[in-house]
Amino acid sequence: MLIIKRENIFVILTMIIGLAAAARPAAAQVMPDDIFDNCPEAFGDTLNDVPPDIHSVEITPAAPAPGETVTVRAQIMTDKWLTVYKVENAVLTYIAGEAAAPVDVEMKLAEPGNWIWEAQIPGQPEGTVVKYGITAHDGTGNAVVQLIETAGFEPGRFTDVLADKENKDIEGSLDLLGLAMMSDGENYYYCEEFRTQFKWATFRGAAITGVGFYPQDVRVIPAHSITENTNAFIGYVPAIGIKSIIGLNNLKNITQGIPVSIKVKGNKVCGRTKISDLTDKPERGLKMFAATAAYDFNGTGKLNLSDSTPYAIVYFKANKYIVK
Ligand SMILES: [Ca+2]
Ligand SMILES: [Ca+2]
Repeated sequence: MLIIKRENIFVILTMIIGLAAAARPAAAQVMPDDIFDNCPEAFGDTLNDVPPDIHSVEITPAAPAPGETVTVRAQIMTDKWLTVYKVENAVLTYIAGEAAAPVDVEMKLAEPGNWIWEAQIPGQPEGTVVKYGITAHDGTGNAVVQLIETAGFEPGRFTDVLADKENKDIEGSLDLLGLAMMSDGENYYYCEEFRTQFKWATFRGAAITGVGFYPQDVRVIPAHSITENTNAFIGYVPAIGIKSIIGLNNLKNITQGIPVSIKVKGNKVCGRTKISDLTDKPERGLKMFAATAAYDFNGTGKLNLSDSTPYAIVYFKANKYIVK
C-alpha cells in the first residue's frame, strides 16, 4: 500500500525550512518526533495519495466526417491494489474550433466492469479542429486531468482540478480551497485558492506554500525511498524571498533553485513554470498537489503543517481530431 505521503511532504518542507534557517539567523530548527501527532485534519486529507489515471482514450468513428456525432470512450480507473477509492465522476471537455469556448459534458460509466466512461461530441463542420480532454475524480477527491493546451496565458481557461475543504481550525491564509491549472504545452500555470488572502507571516510563523510534484512515475514504482529522494516543490516562502523550484540537489544554495513566477492575487497564489523544469517526460503525466505550512523561525523554531489538497495526475496535453 502506498499511503501516508505526508512523510514525503514533511521531507520537502524540511528542505524549505533548512533554507529558511540558512538564509537568516534564527532559532535552531527543532523537528519534533510528534509533528504528525496533532496534524490538522486539513493536512490529513492526503492519507490516500494514489490518484486515478486515464489508461486509454479512443473515438468512434476514428475519422469523423462533417456532421457526424463522435463518441469518446476512455478507460479511467484507480489501482485497486494501491487505493480503496474508485472513480466517481468524469467530465469530457471539448473545444470545437479555434475561437470556440470549452464545453463540459458529463461522462457515463458505460462498462462498469472495465471502467469505460463514455460521452458524445456533436457533429461539426468540415475542417473543424476538435480538442478534447478529460477530468476525473475518485471518492477522496484525487483527480486525473488532461489539460487542453491554450495559446499562452488565458486567464479564463484554468481548469479546477483539486478541491479542498474549508478548515476553520487553521488560519484562513493557510487554508487551501483548491488548485486550478492550465497548460499551453510549454508552460504550466496554477492558482492555489485560499479562504483568505495568503500572507507572508501568520501567527504561527512564516507562511509556506508550494505545489509538490513527483518526477518519478510512482504509479509504476510506488516506493517511498525513491519518491522521497526525487520530490520537488514549486515553493513560495515570501518571508525569505523563495519563489523557486526546490529539490534535493540544490538545497545548499538557495540561488540554485529554478526561479518561478509567482503572484498573490486576491485570495489566490498563482504561478507559472516551464513544464520542462518539472519533468522531462510530460507525456506520462505528473503527480501534483498543493500544501501549506508555517515556520516559526524567530520563536520556537517549530514547523506547523497546515493544509494539503488531494493529489492529481496531470497531463499537459489533451487529444484532438480534425473533421474531414
Ligand atoms: Ca486539506
Ligand atoms: Ca482546506
